[in-house]
Amino acid sequence: MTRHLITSAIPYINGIKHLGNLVGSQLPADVFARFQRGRGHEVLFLCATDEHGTPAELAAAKAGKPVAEYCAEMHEVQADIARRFGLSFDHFGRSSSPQNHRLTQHFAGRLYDAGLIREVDEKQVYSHADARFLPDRYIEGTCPNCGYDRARGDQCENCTKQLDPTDLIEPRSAISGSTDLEVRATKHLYLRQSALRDDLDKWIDSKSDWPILTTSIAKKWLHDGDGLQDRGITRDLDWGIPVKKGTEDWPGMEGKVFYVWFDAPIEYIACAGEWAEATGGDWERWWRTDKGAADVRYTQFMGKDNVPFHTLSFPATILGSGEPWKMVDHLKSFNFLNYDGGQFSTSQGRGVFMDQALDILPADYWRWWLLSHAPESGDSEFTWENFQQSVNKDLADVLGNFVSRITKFCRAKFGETVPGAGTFGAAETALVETLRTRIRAYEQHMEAMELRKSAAELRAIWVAGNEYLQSAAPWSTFKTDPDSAAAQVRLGLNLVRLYAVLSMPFIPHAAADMLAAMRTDDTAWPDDPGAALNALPAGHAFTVPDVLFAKITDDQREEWQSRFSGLRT
Ligand code: B3M
Ligand code: ZN
Repeated sequence: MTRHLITSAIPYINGIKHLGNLVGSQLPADVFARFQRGRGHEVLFLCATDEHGTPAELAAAKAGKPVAEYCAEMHEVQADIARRFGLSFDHFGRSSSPQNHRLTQHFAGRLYDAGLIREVDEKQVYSHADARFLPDRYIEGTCPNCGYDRARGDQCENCTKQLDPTDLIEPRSAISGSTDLEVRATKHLYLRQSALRDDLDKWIDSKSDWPILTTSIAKKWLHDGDGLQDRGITRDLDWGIPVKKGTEDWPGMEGKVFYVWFDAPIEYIACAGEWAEATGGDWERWWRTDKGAADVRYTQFMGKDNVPFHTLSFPATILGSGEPWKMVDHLKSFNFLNYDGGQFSTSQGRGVFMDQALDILPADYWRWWLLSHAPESGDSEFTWENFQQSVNKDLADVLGNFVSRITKFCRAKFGETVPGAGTFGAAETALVETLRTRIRAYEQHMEAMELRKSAAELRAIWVAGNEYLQSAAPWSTFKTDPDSAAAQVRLGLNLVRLYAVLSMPFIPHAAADMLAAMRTDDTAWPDDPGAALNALPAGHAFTVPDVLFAKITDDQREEWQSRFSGLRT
């Protein structure tokens, strides 16, 4: 038995995530967690909301709410949607938790003591009207290059020139519009990532089994141009984790908070602390190599844009602390999912968002399409035609039809119990062999987190059952040889249970319905498919389930296509 620590990139708090976000982190992490649990391993699967930074402040301001209240509400909204999507987190935490405050401040103290944090004097714009320093993008003014009057402090959107706030003509606060601004000296902290370059380089080289997408991004940042840059880890914001050295105040850092990307990955650890508080579990057993975590296998899931933070910044924090924290073993990253000829976009409201998806169809329809089309080797695209096609073929025609046919036929001819007569012959032995080969391949793809290949193999396993049923044709056999028909039906009913167990990671709700219909909670993994096909004995009662998957009609497809062609407001 292995212990699997699994984390998904933690979604920003500012609004409901779209399907592109979902397929790039939380959903594949859930598949992997469910698979490892299904095989009998111990799993701790963690996710949380990422609650700090400018986006949270801006979203709260837009919603007209204090930011703490906004975050608490949005956390509940996201937690509820995650539950409805079947995301089986052991804990869904919050990066604003007391645990994360303490741990983030602890890491900063350790890094400072190790000489890995520099204090840098900077000049920054202070707004008297707003009583705060303004981040570059909170300052607007006229571009010195093209005269555009709404250029931002970091860049002019009109002519794309990179700017410093002090370059702007007639600068004003983007928050209040006030021009009562002053350039003040202020101090910020920088993490000396450059000092850790060799350690990071060695660590990444030791990960020979990482996907190219992951290592190439990490190596690019390590070696391109000037190499790894030191990173500012503090910000002048009200909302966030106050800058402290452990539990001590940090002179000169009053009123400042840590940069969101400094505290967000630390939440992976803090979240285990939140889980421990909620359940009485032992979080250090998962995170401290001196307290039992040395044999934990840790896997992270994320979109490719998050890779640099997970291969460089967060490892720099951990390595730099000099403490025995568990580090990631495998990092699975994803390309982007596009939406119907363009990009999904949270800021523009383009695409299908998780709540909208659940309003029109149950989670499993989405899970199946997203996972079987995951953007692994390159970006992939959601189209309504393709969605309709896969759902109708794979879920309704292949899996749903199989379950419905075998259970209804049995009910009609033998009643709602597993028939006992007859014995298995050559066709059944051949099917068991096919399944054995395919199940082993499925396991290998799942271990390797190859989602598309896993989904294709799972589908092939469903198809094998359909083909068997088609050629065994118990409905004809029954006329001449009812005992053989009984054996064929017994096998078919056992296949339903087997399919439920194998399909659980992809379509957990339908799988649960299948198990409920078979009136069993035997979810043992089919290490031996022959034995697994005898799990439901003769005389075992079952029920015919409701339709597992309804087909998507052309009318529905067209209606949704036009409903989701615009932008969400
Ligand atoms: N919240 C970005 C994102 O959701 C960021 C991930 C943090 S992982 C520690 O894509
Ligand atoms: Zn300009």
